Amino acid sequence: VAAAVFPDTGRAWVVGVTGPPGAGKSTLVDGLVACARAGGARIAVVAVDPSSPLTGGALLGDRVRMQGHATDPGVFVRSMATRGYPGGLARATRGAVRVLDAAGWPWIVVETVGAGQVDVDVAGAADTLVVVVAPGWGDALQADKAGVLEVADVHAVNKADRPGADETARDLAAARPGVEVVKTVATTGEGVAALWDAVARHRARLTAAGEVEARRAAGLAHEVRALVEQDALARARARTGGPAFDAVLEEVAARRLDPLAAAMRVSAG
Ligand SMILES: Nc1nc2c(ncn2[C@@H]2O[C@H](COP(=O)(O)OP(=O)(O)OP(=O)(O)O)[C@@H](O)[C@H]2O)c(=O)[nH]1
Ligand SMILES: [Mg+2]
Repeated sequence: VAAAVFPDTGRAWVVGVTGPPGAGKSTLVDGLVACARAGGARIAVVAVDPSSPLTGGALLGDRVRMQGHATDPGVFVRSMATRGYPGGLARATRGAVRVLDAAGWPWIVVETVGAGQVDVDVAGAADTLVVVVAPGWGDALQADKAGVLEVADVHAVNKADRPGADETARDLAAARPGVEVVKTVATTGEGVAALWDAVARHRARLTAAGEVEARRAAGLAHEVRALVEQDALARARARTGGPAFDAVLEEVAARRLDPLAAAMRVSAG
């Protein structure tokens, strides 16, 4: 379906919301949904759930957190679990976003846990990427490790009711000049309207600068390259045979074969 509707996509504005586990992304997204609705806009949410033992139960949590909009026909919320999508999560998420886009949802929010490459890839498909961190260095460092800080379009320092929010906001502002930093308390709604305004300003800036198409083209090119790489690796593994592939890796680990030679042996099948 995602392939069939692809020609009809590109009309929605996709807002990525990423950040470390428990930073308050879902609570914040719920607040952003309320802002969109207050402005009369229909909005869809795709929440990517890692379903790891650490955050198990978050799927149900997301539903509970977004329940306030459950009966609003102008809101669509869908959680997608990582479990059962080994390596295919990015593909499945992008597909869901494209179906929603083609179906005419003007705003689509994608929540991912910014802790791995898949999440970075999904976040990279956003028109506006919001990176959420809580006060303190731990969260910022984790976001940084995942590589999302440097691609953020808007920073949210959530849990600003906790100590250290000002310092974290200052550090982010210093690290990324020109990127808006908004302090929020998602649980009370404080600063959430300001965050929605910052997203709208980023959209307006990108649009006025005529950069939307180029940004989307770069994102699509990245997606195609990543798929080709995945496919090439899968083919090489299948051609070589799983155990033989692993045997080559063992040769490298034992330093009897160098990585380049190993790659060439595997690619040649
Ligand atoms: N004190 C405080 N707590 C908050 C704030 N925002 C969220 N929380 C709480 O933090 C916890 C995690 O919030 P979530 O919205 O589930 O965070 P998340 O980033 O979506 O979590 P995952 O999707 O599991 O990574 C919940 O107990 C929230 O009530 C805030 O601004 N201040
Ligand atoms: Mg969440």
